[in-house]
Amino acid sequence: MKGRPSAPDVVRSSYAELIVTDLAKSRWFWVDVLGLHVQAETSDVLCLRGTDELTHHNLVLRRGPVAALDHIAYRVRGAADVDRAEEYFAALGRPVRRVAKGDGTPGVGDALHTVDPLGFPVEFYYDIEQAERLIQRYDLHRGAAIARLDHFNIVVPDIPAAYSHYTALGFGCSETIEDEHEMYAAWMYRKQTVHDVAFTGGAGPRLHHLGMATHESHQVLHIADILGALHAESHIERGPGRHGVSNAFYVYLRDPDGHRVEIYTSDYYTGDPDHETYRWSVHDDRRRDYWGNAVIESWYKEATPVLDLDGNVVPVSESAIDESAVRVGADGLGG
Ligand code: XXG
Ligand code: FE2
Ligand code: CA
Repeated sequence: MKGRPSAPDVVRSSYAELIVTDLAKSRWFWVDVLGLHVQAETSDVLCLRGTDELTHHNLVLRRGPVAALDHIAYRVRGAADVDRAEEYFAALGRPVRRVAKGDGTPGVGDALHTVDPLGFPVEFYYDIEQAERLIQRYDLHRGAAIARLDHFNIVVPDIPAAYSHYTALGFGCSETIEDEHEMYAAWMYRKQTVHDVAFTGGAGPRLHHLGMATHESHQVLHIADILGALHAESHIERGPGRHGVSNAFYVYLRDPDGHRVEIYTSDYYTGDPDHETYRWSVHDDRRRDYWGNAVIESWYKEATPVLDLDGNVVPVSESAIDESAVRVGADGLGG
């Protein structure tokens, strides 16, 4: 009997391609201030990576008319997994497009592009150019000393639907925010950390943020100090702080187009086969900031639009639930 095609073996969240409206301003933010390494550059495209990234890029910035997400990308285990991704998403009735080396993002070989059931533009690829090792090039480490891309955070109106889609793709769930009726957020992984992708409830599909890993908590403080010294403090949106979920140390920044990036460090190992989901109550005021600092409204409400395979902005659906409207304290916790 022919069942549903098997899911591609996803290794990790590996890069995102963002559309930016002024490449020079973006270069200032991502390269001069945050310190990402320029791997390739044309008048239209910048391919950037952190110091621990051994492939061509983990962020691509492409000049375009509207600030948006062009696609998020997952690296898969082998070339056959690109075929599997094509069969898998075609069987779900989703649009699929095969992109040959040279026709898509610089450095990336044969790839599969789809718009997933949640409405997000997603690429699956195995083949990518390797890059020079910069791990111990301390002379080049600057700004936020970004090591690698850690995760995507996406805004979806239906958290259980996102949870089901990624569970079917073979992702584990490290943490959730819940109450007795609703799931408000979830963190899901393939690599052995807290997450490769997380879901924020709201009007979607939209990209909430890219999580970029740095090695030490002082680097999170240092990038905030640098932005202050440059009188660029308006780029700091939330934090620095310690997350409840993930236990990571964090700060959220906004780039010149409003794309959000989180500088993130010190989460934990999730690779054991019986790793259990840790469930936070939505009434626990430590869940999003362990010290109980309030989450700014823009963090819940603002996000980046996403494009379909033809470059059109995907319309959003509103969410029926709103975590930011949940009043903490009703059960005596937090408030
Ligand atoms: O990476 C993350 C986040 O998704 O950006 C947010 C880890 C934790 C949190 S939360 O605000 O829930 O603490
Ligand atoms: Fe995050
Ligand atoms: Ca601010």
